[in-house]
Amino acid sequence: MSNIDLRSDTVTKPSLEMRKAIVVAEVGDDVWGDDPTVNKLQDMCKELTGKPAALFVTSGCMANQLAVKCHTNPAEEIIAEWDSHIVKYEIAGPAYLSGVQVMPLKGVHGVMDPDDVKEHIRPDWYHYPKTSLVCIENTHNRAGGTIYPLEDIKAISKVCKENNLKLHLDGARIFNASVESGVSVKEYASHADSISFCFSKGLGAPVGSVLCGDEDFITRAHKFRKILGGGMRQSGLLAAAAIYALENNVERLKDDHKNAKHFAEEISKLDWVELEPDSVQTNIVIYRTRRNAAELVEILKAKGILISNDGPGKMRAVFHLDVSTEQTEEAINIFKSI
Ligand code: TLP
Repeated sequence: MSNIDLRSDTVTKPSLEMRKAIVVAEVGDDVWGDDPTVNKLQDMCKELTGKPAALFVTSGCMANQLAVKCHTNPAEEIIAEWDSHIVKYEIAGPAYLSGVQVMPLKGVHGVMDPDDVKEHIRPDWYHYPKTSLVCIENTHNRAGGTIYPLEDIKAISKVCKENNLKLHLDGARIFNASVESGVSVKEYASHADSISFCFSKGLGAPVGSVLCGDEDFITRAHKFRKILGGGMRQSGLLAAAAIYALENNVERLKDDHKNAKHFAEEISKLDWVELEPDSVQTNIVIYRTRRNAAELVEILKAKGILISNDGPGKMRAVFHLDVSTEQTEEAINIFKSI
């Protein structure tokens, strides 16, 4: 039976070549700051984003929560898109870890309107929390891997600067956005105060994300990473996989986008699938169905496809380096057969 895992791009397993890079990695104690492979990775990330400092962290959630923590003070407010990862999937982390409240704004395909952001900045008044941070997500996961148009990022960045707010870019999948749009990661990052991205999604590394920003911000994030238990020791083993991913797995993300678009095109012809194939921009396909999504998950599982149920009547299929073009064809045929 086939085994096609479309639940997420986090399910990728390190390739043999990546494992070889792990085996030969030079390591040290990163809590002492002397793991050469972690230092090399952080230097590469500084170069890639144009930010003065970078910190290797355990996960995308940790990177986002460190950003919220280091850009805010308790009893302040942050603005984020209502369906963004920070709002939806980080277990009230901003409230719990940073003591801040979220002002969630509804975007279009995950993209907040810069005027709407401006309108929701709290005036300086005795009864209000101070708005201190705006978070954007590129690509936007729950909107279906949509790319934040550069013009909107620039406009939101301008609003932030004019109102003395920080801007954090959750770039968990920033390389998907970059290879598809042709906008460099450095260009995206230049409009934000901080950017995070993940090695353990489409890039295919087993663990890890990075947070980049200015020196003072990263010094504070480093300290808070320790409080969260994120001080790792010979983490050069993980950094080696991340370096391998940056050097070998970025350009190929276009293949995942091609597979996702082809899959979307074909399944949109089925009468039980509601999907605008043009809406698929990168590697994530989100579609609605009149059928029972939970039941469909089981039917597909029995045929060798793992897929996630993304809420009532809503499903998500994610394409990544462990799903080949042939497997994409196979998945389409299985969809047609049910
Ligand atoms: N997303 C995961 C799940 O948590 C939903 C997935 O399967 O897509 N930012 C964005 C935009 C993300 O999509 C994710 C993970 C994260 C942050 C968090 O990354 P991790 O899982 O490394 O903490």
